[in-house]
Amino acid sequence: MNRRHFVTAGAAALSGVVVGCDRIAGTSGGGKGLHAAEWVTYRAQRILLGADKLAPEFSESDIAPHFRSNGTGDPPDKSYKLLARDHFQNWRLRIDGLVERPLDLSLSDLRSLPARTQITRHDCVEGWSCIGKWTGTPLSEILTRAGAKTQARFAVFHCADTMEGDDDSGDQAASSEGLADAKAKTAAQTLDNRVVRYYESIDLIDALHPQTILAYEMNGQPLSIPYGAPLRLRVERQLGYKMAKYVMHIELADSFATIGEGRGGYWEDRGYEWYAGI
Ligand SMILES: Nc1nc2c(c(=O)[nH]1)N[C@H]1C(S)=C(S)[C@@H](COP(=O)(O)O)O[C@H]1N2
Ligand SMILES: [Mo]
Repeated sequence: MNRRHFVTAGAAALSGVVVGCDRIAGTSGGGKGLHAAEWVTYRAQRILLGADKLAPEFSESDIAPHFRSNGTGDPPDKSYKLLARDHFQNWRLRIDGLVERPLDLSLSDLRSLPARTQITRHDCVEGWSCIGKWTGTPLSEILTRAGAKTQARFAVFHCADTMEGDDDSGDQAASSEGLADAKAKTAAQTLDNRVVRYYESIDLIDALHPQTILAYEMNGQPLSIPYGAPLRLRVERQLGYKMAKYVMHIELADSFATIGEGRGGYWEDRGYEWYAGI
């Protein structure tokens, strides 16, 4: 079989299993969805990798002495700073959308669930790599508890860090103003459509993959702010920009066409590929 036949035959075989590609491509949601060429990459990678193939794992001696931080290293948002000031005791992870049981989980709730530790290599699209050790809750554990509905096809990660527009770091959110006020302000800004926060999405195959974890520890220590405290995604078979830091909210959806600019992530909306397989 030549390569094209291989890809075509495989894609046909997978089309009933993986995803209703036409729906994800945005035809039902009225959004932009993926380019045709991206679907070829996605399908080919799925065939070649298999749904459960593990990313390589390394040993303690391979851990980078200094792990690079990239993108947001300290979210400017007041609502985030208030959570950080209290060591994330008031932080909650919201899981909703196409689930039977929406969840609000504290860090100690997450720590009481089964955990996985993995030493993996992080590859940034900018051309650098670092090996680090991550401990966290497999996303599958959370999705099992929330009960993903059958229509759910994607997990969308909403983050705390403002990338564009007015964040809520202004002086008016002074110490007398509590978290609730900062949250209200955040909601108002979102309605005004002035704030763009980092977001990402993965399909349910990657969401349920054994190495897809919500990490709260890095190299045996609680995750620090430059690396996405208190919780960041690790999705080890894709590039760094998929690994959302400062995760606040996970939404299960049947399409990402109506989220952000409709291409499935902050960087995807600016031209990066949605499926960033390595
Ligand atoms: N919320 C959020 N997540 C993010 C980013 C970001 O700017 N904000 N940058 C991404 C990019 S491009 C990379 S390479 C990794 C960097 O993770 P690190 O800081 O732990 O190296 O985070 C990704 N996740
Ligand atoms: Mo990156």
